Amino acid sequence: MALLNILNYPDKRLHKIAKPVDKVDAEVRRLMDDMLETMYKAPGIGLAAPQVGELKRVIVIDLAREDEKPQPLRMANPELIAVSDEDAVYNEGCLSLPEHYADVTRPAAIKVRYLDHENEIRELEADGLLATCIQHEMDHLEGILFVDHLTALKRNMILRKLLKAKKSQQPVSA
Ligand code: K1U
Ligand code: ZN
Repeated sequence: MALLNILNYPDKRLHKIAKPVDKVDAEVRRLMDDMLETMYKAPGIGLAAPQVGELKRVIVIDLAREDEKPQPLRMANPELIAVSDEDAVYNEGCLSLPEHYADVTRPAAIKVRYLDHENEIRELEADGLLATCIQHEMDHLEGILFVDHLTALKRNMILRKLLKAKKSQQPVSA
């Protein structure tokens, strides 16, 4: 397994639409495992392939706490096949927008169809943080970041702060 580099805003690849995988073969399985290792190290609870520069419709998630047995979910080509009318609000973060959090409103419960790591079609019903996290990761496959759900004022505040922090990390040229 290998650690991958997580792209940060304003990398243009974060705004691209990812392509479906034909099947979950050894190469896609390897990507899923590398993404899980990268996510655990970050640490995070989810990761989408575009965040590591791979424009493929692949996401991984694990909501288990550090003191619990890992419960990794590997999904390729995830599709929402049902969403609740009821919404839920969660204070979301993103490994590509580090250290910024904001309340995002999304459907409270979902049903998702996907290919698992053995190329089997599966369906999963989710609510709570799992539903939020699946929707957050699926947004990445469409080039959408959680800040795109906020008002322009809140979004620009976060994005300006991220650009300022990035600038201050760059060496001053002579
Ligand atoms: O997609 C990502 O950037 C990962 C993101 C997932 C996510 C978090 C919160 C709501 C929806 C989706 C993260 O994992 S941010 C880090 C984080 O939430 C966390 C890190 C360590 C322990 C617990 C949570
Ligand atoms: Zn994210």
